Amino acid sequence: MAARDVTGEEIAFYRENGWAKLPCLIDPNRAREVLAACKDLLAEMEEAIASGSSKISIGKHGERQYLADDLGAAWFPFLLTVRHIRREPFRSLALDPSLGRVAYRMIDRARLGAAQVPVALSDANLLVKFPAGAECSKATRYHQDNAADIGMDRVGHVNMWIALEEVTPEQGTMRFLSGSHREGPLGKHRDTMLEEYPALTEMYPWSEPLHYMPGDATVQHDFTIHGAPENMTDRIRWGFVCSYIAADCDVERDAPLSLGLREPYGTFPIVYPV
Ligand SMILES: O=C(O)CCC(=O)C(=O)O
Repeated sequence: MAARDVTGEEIAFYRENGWAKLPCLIDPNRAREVLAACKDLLAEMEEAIASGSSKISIGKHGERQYLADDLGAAWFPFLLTVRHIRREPFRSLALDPSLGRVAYRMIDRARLGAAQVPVALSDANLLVKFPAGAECSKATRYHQDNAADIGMDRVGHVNMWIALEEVTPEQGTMRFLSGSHREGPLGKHRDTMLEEYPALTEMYPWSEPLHYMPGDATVQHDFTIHGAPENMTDRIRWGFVCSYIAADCDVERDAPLSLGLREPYGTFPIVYPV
């Protein structure tokens, strides 16, 4: 089992605020193992790019993109995102039923009077914020996940952001507008809502700056407004995020660069219960 179960208090906090901190969600040694693999992955990409064996293309927001058989990466001003779900140790962690159980208990379709619904993995990403002044170090703009990238027909998505080593607020840890999930979806262009609806920051309080130890995580609802300040330190901020959805969601497509997570069955892999 990669992850501990969540407590009733953590679930209640999540329902109220649309996010929750989950200390020691996974074993710190497991987090360090994933971190070592992440560093190897970045070195491999740099080598492939430098040798010209892999091509860089430009994505729709002007970001550089790198696509190999089992790797998809994009350099945004605020993050380097790397999708690598066909590889170990990432695959086993993202598909671990114990992580799926956390998502299952947070989404909890049975609360709506429906039968309980399994949870599937819809995406998994390494998220790297580089040190101050470097490419991919800027602030993550405030947005809702709202799973618009994959055209979901209903609510029922959570992101689980796992720290792979200690991460301090100065490195740009996420901030959440607590309770904002109650507003529902606030637009498809998901990172302009605080300019469009300025009263939101008067209506809802910001989460305190968060400090993570390796293996600590936060989980957020798909409508919770969140973002992160820039990395002001000389240390890389390493995070691994797994996205889970209720299996009754109708989803139009995989996330960009997700490398066909749905293959070969045309559905996202069920993670919990199995
Ligand atoms: O890591 C970040 O700065 C943002 C991550 C994020 O937006 C997410 O996990 O949904």
